[in-house]
Amino acid sequence: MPIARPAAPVVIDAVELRVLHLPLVSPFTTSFGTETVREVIILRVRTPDGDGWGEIVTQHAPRYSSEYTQGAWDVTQRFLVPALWDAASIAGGSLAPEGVAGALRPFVGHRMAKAGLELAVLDAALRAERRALGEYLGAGTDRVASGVSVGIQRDPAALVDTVGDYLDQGYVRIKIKIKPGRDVADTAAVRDAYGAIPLQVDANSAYTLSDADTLAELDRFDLLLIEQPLQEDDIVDHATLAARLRTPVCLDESIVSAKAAADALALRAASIINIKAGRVGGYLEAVRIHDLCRAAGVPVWCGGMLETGIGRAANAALAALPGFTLPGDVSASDRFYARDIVTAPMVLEDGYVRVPTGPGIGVEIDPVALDDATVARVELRP
Ligand code: OSB
Ligand code: MG
Repeated sequence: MPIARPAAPVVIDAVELRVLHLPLVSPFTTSFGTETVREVIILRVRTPDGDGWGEIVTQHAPRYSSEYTQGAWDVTQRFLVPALWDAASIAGGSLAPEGVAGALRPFVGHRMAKAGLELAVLDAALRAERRALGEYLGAGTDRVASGVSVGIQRDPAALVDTVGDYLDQGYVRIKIKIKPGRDVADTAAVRDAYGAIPLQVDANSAYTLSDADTLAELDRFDLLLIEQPLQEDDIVDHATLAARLRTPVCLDESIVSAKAAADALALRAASIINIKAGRVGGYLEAVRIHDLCRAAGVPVWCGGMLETGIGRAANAALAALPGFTLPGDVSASDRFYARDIVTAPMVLEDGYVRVPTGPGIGVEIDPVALDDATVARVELRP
C-alpha cells in the first residue's frame, strides 16, 4: 500500500558525505568481477533535531550498472544536494522526505545516489518523529527470512564447502553466482551435496539468447529462479528466454523503476522481481514496485548490495512488507564484514534477521568504526 502517513518536513543544515573502504571477510566474485574491499558512500543529513543516515550503494567500478562511487560522489555534490537546497528554499526552508525524489527528478539516472540521499532525509525525519522506518513503509512482520548470496568460488568443490558453512549458520535460502563456464556444474554440485534446499542462481547479465540451451539445462535443478541472465536492456530477449525455460526468470539489473517493472511484467520478461532500493532510486520507489507486483500476484524479494549496517537495516524494513514472499539477500552483517559501522550489526537468528524497531532506520552509528573506515569526507552547506 502507498505510504499511509507521510513524514514531517525537516530543515537540512548540512549534508556530510564520506567514502568508506570496508574490507570484506572473503573476496566476492560475480560474473562481472571480484571485490575484496567494499567501497561505499555514507551520507549524514544534519538537522536541528539530529542526524539522518543514508548509504549510496555504488561500487568502485561501473560493472553491475553504469553507476560507480566516484560518479556518485561527484553528482551528489555537484547537482543533487544543491537541488535539495533549492527545493527546501522554495518550500520555505524545510523538505519532506516524500519531496526528495521530485526535487532530484530533473537529473537523469544516478538512482543509487538519489536513493542514498532520500534515505538520509527519511531517516532524519523519522528519527525526529520517533517513528520506525518499517512502520512507515508498511512492514507486516518483525523479522524476515534471510538468504545468502554466494560468490563464484575457485571450483565446484570449494563452492560446496562455502555453501555448507552458510547452511550450518542457518541461512534459509542459497543463491549462487553463475557465469558462462561456471553454471551447470556448479549448480549440480550444490544440488548433489545438499538435496532439496531452496536454491537460486544469479547470472548478473552474463549471457545472451544464444546461450538458451545451456540455461535450459538448469531446469533440471528445480531452482527457485534464475536472476538476470541477459543484459539490462534485453527485456524482449528475457521474454523470449522465459518462454523457453521452466525455471522462473527474475529480473534485477533491468528493473530500474516502477515503470520498468510494469513493462517487464506486461511483456512477460519476468515472473519474479528482485527489489533493491538503490537500483530503483529509493525506498519509496521500491514500495511502489512492491505494490504493483503484489496487485499483479508477482512475488518479490529484497536484493542486496553488500550494504553496511545502515542500508542493511533499511533493507530489513523493506523486506518486511507483505509482498516480499521469497527470502531476500538480507544476510547477517558478518557474511561480509568483520567490523560494521553500526553499534549492533545485524545477526542471524534461526534463519531470520530482525526488523529494527527504533526510530528511523533503527540502528546507531559507531563513530570510531565510521572514522576508521573513512577515506574521504566533505560537508556541504546551503
Ligand atoms: O546481483 O544481487 C546482485 C552484490 C553486488 C552487486 C549485485 C548483486 C550483489 C549480490 C550481493 O548478489 C547481495 C548481498 O548484498 O547480499
Ligand atoms: Mg542480482
